[in-house]
Parts: sequence; structure tokens; C-alpha cells
Amino acid sequence: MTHKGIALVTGASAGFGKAITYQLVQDGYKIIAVARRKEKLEQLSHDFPDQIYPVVMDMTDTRNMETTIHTLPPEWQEIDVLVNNAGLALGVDRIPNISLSNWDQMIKTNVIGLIHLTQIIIGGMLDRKKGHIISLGSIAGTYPYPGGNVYGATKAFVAQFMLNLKTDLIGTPIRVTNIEPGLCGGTEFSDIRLKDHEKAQAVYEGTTPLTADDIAKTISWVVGLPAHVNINRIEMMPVCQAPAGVAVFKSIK
Ligand code: 8X3
Repeated sequence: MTHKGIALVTGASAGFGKAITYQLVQDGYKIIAVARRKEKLEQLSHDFPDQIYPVVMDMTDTRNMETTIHTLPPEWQEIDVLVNNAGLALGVDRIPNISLSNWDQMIKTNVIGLIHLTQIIIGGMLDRKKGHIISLGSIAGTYPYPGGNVYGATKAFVAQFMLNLKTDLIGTPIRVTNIEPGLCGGTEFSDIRLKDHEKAQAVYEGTTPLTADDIAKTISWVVGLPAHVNINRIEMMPVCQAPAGVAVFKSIK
């Protein structure tokens, strides 16, 4: 298969990131697979030893990020596609009954880690006049829901950052896309968010949610479009989901 280029995928060891990694390998990309969990990354590179370069990196540790990226082996330095997938939701508690450390962790990963890594990688893309930056947003960045508070706010940040990034890059060939999925099952997302497997399973009961493969196929399509086509954002939901109505609290007894 023709070698299409190098893609760096964050959060590559599981869920969306793993599906995106496998899909892009099938599409002919070599992948720098970034995640915190070394053993899971080793499994990925065992599956595709020549196509995957594993990098253990914590998205909240921005001090070492630049060194990690700039000391990649020379043959892995020219990144064509960056997939900012790493991110998490913690909790569905309503304000004020929230955990500030959960809020901090979401902001550090979903916002700070993402913008730092993007800034570190974009210079090389501009030098080579080639690149595509894709982030995983969420419908939670557009539609509020109870307990979505800071998670939704981080995803709203990501959506606006990506639009502003595209704007700053006008006149360059760099492409910028935000993927905004709704209900998506089969990953650790709700287990991590709710810290209760049964409650996490219940989120998807009676639904046919999106899957990580649906997200990976969408990214494959976006990346595979001709170089002059930029998909700014894609909001995607399963058929069983619709944007929420506006809430009204009535005090009638
Ligand atoms: C994941 C979608 O609806 O759980 O970002 O916020 S949702």
C-alpha cells in the first residue's frame, strides 16, 4: 500500500484513539500512537510493528511535551495529520456539588494539553506546507445538559479554538477539522465519567449509539478528501439522539 504520511493520534491506546489508529493504518498512514498506558501501546505496536511508533506521554504533563515531540526519530518527525483525541469527562454532578480537581483535570487534558501539542506540531506542518489537524469535540460543546458544566465548556473551547486556528491559518494549506460526536458506546468514556460500570452501561440501554468505528470512518473520510477541501466541523449523533429541548422549570404546585 502507498505510504500516505504520518499521523499522530493522542489517546491511541483505547476507544476512539485505537479505532482511529487502526483505520488510519488501513488507509496507509504510519501512526505515532500517544497514550499514558505503556502496555496497551505495546499491544498496538505488536499488531502493526512497522506502522506504529508508540510514545508514552501524559497530556497533562506539558513540560515534557516539546522534548518528546522534537526528539522523535528523524523518520517519524514529519507529521502530516494530528488527531487530538485524548480527552475525558469526569462526573455528571450539578454545580455546586462538583469536584474542583475533576474540573482541573478535564481542563488540563481537554484544553491545555490539546493547545500545547497543536502549537508544538503546527510549526513543522507550516514549514512543509502540508498538514491536517483534527480534534475530537463533542455535542456537549454546543448543547448544554445537566452535569455537563465544565466538560461541555472544554468542548466548546475546542470547537472555537479549531475555528480560530483555521482562521489564523488562512492562506496556508493546513486543514483544520473538529469532530463533534454525541452518544457513543463501546468505549471507556462513561466508565471513566461515572466510575460505576453498571451506571455506565445504563447510559446506552435501549439505544443504538455511535461506535468508535463510526468516528474513525468519519475521520478517514475527512482526511481522504482532496487537499483543497476543508471540513470545518462535523456534528454527529446516533439516529436515536436529538438535540435537547430548552429546559423550563415551573414552580406550579
Ligand atoms: C460525548 C457525548 O453526550 O456524552 O462527548 O456529552 S456526551
